[in-house]
Amino acid sequence: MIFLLHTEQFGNELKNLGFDFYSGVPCSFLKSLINYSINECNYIAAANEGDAVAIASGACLGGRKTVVLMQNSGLTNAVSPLTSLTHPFQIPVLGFVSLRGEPGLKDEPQHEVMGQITTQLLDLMQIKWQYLSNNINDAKVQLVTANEWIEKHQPFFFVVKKDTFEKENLKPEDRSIHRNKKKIEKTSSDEVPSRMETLNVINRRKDEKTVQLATTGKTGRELYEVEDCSNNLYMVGSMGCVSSLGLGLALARKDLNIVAIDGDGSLLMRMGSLATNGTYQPENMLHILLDNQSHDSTGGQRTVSHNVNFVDIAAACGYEKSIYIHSLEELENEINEWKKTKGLTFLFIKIAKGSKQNLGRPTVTPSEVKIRLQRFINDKG
Ligand SMILES: Cc1ncc(C[n+]2csc(CCOP(=O)(O)OP(=O)(O)O)c2C)c(N)n1
Repeated sequence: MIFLLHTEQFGNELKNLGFDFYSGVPCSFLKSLINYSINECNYIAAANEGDAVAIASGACLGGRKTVVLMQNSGLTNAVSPLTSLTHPFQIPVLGFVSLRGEPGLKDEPQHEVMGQITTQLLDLMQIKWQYLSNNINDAKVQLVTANEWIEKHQPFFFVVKKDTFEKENLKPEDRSIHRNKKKIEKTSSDEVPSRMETLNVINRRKDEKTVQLATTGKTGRELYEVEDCSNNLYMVGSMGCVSSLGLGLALARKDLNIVAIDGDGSLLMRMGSLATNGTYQPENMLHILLDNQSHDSTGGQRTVSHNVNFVDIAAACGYEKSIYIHSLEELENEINEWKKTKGLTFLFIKIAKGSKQNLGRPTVTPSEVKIRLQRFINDKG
C-alpha cells in the first residue's frame, strides 16, 4: 500500500511556517501542491523556472517566505538565478523539484539523464536538499529543518519522488485579461543619450518609496556610480531576471514604487517575463528598457534588438502603458506621470553604446546590498 501526503495538510504546515507565496512551472509529480498553492496562497505562474526563482526572490526581499516549484527538467533553466542571484544575495527560497527519471523506475527517455543527476546538480550548486518523505510526521520534521535553513538565509530544496502527494483539485481560477490602455510609438528622431545620463534622470526622480533594480553588467555598475544608496539593488548576475525580481517585490510590497531598469540583451534573454508581468499587472512597477542594441557590458557585440518592437510586445503582453521615449525630457515627464497615475508601465528608450571611462564596480557586496535594501523596505512599513 502506498502512503501519500495529504496535500492540504502539508500545505497548511507550510503556511503555518509562513510560506504562502509560490511561483513555479508545473510538473505532474507536484500538481497537487501547485493546486493547493493556487487555491490557498499566492501562486505566480512563471514563464520558466529561472523566472520563478527571481519572482520568489523578489517577494522574499519584500518580506514574504517563498516557495518555488519545478520539474527537474526545469532545474537547468533555474541554474543561473540559483547560482548568481539567491547565492550571492543570500536570498532563501524553499524549492520543490520533482524527480522524473528516477533511476530504477520506468520513465520517458528525456528524463533519464536528469533523473540521474538532479541531486548532484543541487550539490554542485551548494544547495541543501532532502528527499521529501511521503509520511506526514516525517515530512513535518523535514519542514522544520528546511525552515531552519531558510531562517539562516540559505535556500533549501526538497526532491519529490513519484506518488508523494495526494490528489488536490483545482478550484476555478480568475482569468481576467489585462489590456494595454496606452501605447505610444516612435514619432520622431531619438536623442540617444548615454546610459549614465539616462540613469541620472531616472535616479533624480526617485522618492522615499522608490526601489531601483538595475540589470546585470554596466547598468548596475553605472547606477552605483550615479549614487549608491540603500534603495538600489545591482543585480550582478541572473541576467534577464530584473523585472521578475521586480514583479515579486512589487506584489509583496504594493506600497513601494519598483523601478526595474533593463537592458535589451537581458530582456531578450527572458522575454517570457513580459507576459508574466502583464498578467499579474503590478501597478506599482515601472519597467524601463535601455536599448543600446548591444551586449555593451561584454564588449559591445550586437543583439537582435534592432529587429524587435519592444513597445508593441509589452503592450501585447498587457502592460497598461507602453511608451516609446525619444529624449531625456520625455523620460523625466513619463516617470513623473507614472508616479501620479501608476499602472504597470513599460518605457523604451534608445541609448548610446559605451560607458563611463574607468567604470568601477560596487564595492558593497550583494549580501550587504540585500540587507540594507531589506532594512529600507522594512522601515517603510
Ligand atoms: C546568463 C548569462 N549569460 C551571459 C552573461 C554575461 N553578460 C553579462 S552582462 C551581458 C550583456 C547584457 O546586455 P544588455 O542587457 O543589453 O546590457 P548592456 O551590457 O548593453 O548594458 C552579458 C552577455 C551573464 N552574466 N549571464
